[in-house]
Amino acid sequence: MKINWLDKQKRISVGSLLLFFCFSTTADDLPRFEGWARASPQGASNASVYGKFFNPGRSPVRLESIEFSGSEIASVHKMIDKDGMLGMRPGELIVGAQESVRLEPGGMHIMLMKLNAPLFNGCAYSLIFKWAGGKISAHKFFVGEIDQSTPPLFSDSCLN
Ligand SMILES: [Cu+2]
Repeated sequence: MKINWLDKQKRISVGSLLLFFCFSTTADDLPRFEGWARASPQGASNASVYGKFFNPGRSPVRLESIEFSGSEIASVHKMIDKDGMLGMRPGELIVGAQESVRLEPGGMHIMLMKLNAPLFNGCAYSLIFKWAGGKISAHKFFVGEIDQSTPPLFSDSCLN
């Protein structure tokens, strides 16, 4: 009698577990990011990460914060033109449903400030994005040459 009751309980919890997975976010819904950066010139304390976000979900996502273990600060920057002077400023990043947002040299970028160590050519680094509403996505970005102007090809020649 007792065993039957346990079995029933088990079935119920498996059922609710399945329901939970069906209605919660699946990995397929998480925003994607293909990122890259330039190798740090000597003495550089900041770096920019470029790339492309894609939101495969059915509603827009807004980036709340970025975690990068290799710098003190990581945030989205937008370029601004103030009286002919080009500058940059923290900005908001929203990726519409099924849409892409590009980060490019001279445009929006992820600013890494106060690097702990230079970014090395050929290395891959991890970034974590926290999205409004609680989604968290983890990504890698790849580092190319100091003067890289397009995404580098993946290489595993990391000296790190
Ligand atoms: Cu910046």
